[in-house]
Amino acid sequence: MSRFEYAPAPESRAIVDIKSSYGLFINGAFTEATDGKPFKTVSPASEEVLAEVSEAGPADVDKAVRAARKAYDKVWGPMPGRDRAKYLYRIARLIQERSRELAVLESLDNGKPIRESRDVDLPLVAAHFFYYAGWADKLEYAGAGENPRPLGVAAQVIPWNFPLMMLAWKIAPALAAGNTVVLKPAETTPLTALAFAEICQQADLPPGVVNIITGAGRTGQALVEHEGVDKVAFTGSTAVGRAIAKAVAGTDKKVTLELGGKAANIVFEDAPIDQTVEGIVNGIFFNQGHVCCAGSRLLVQESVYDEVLARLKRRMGTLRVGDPLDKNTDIGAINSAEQLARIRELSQVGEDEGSERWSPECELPTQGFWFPPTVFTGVSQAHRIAREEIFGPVLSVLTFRTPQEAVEKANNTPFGLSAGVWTDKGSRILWMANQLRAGVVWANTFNRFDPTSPFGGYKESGYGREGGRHGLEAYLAH
Ligand code: TAP
Repeated sequence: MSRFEYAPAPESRAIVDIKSSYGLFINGAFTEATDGKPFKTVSPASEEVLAEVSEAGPADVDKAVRAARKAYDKVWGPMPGRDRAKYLYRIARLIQERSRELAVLESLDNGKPIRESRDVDLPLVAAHFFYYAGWADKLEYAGAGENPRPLGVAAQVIPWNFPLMMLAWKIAPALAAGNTVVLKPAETTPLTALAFAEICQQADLPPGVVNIITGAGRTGQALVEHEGVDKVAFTGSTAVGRAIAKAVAGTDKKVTLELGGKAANIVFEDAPIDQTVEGIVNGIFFNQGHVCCAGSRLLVQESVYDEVLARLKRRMGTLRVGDPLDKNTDIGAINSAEQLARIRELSQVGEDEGSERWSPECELPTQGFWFPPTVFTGVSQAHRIAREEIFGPVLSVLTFRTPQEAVEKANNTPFGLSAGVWTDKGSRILWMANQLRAGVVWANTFNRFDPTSPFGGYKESGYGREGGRHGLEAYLAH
């Protein structure tokens, strides 16, 4: 694999104004951390330091939770839903107005292609705020009884793969339902959450309703364990989700967990082949495969295996890996050196266990963190690459003969977040959707999101739903 020097596209970079350092956003203002040290956030495409960010320690967490409590008791909790809605609409419009800048910032800090942050992430972020703004004065229809009440202070911890989208999924329903929040973004992607803090100021959101505290895992731990918190909403790995569930067991905190996945993308012999190949590519290479619901296990019916694989490889050969700010890029940078190491390690395990590894010829930049689109064939269900979440642009291919066998293989995983079915038969789609133990089943499409549609897992993929009316239930007392 050859390498070239990466030079970020200068014209898009010019529309963001990144400060050299950021404080914590507590009680409506940016403040210095009291007892934490600053840490650096880098562009994964160039390894350039983008900014220094404060690490919140226990005293800062306490300050943020107290600010959220005060805002809940005095302002946000008692405020009529129609007035809360006005703030949420204002935030949604400000996101739309600043969407070009936010998309560039997201791509710089996360490494995802600008085409995705601009056309997928940002529109969905704004849509989420618009959608929940509409609910704020209609909570009696949210399914939590006739007199729904908010829970209080929500502690929200999110991962690095969709920084602003995960923030929207957490903050919009919480505020619509009348809760206040303290949110911790992931250590490697804090910048768009801090830009969102500025948007809260622009929207004149009352101080303390939204607090953003940056830091690593220990900041998240201090936040979810704080006794002033009524609700914990977490998205991240199954290992950390399990630790959080243990930490809050025996308290009266309400918890929702959105965890990992190992989705089966199932292709039947009657599927429309061109559309299916696009769906496979989108299913695993969207966002470099850093997607909890990624279609990372491809199950292909034996009779069309050769044709699907040949077409898939041809299509993979056309994918462009490189500068996240270039509009022609299909696959951007891997988010961090640690994540790259994990993808490399599991890919090596795939080879060692006897699967056949293939990537198209492609040039990778010399600086930054990169991994080529990769497919493994000859994978068996016992292989680690068929069982563990790789969270990178790596696809494992298995085969099946009958629909029953497809269902058995698809469900043979500790996860249960999503699945995809490709077939021409409507009756088969409905049958499969009933058989598959997955929170979301896509039919003849993949990685399609909408704020009206609940999203969440079975088994080790977590519990609770985000999105739609169901997303409000997690923030309301029954
Ligand atoms: P994690 O390592 O679990 O981190 C998620 C967040 O939790 C980060 O903000 C992290 O801080 C923080 N954290 C770490 N240890 C903690 C602790 N003991 N207590 C409280 N917070 C803690 O996951 P990740 O690597 O960022 O994200 C990838 C994982 O998220 C994948 O498994 C993926 O499937 C899952 N994910 C799931 C979904 C849904 S909707 N199910 C969506 C996206 C991602 P630091 O970043 O600073 O360590």
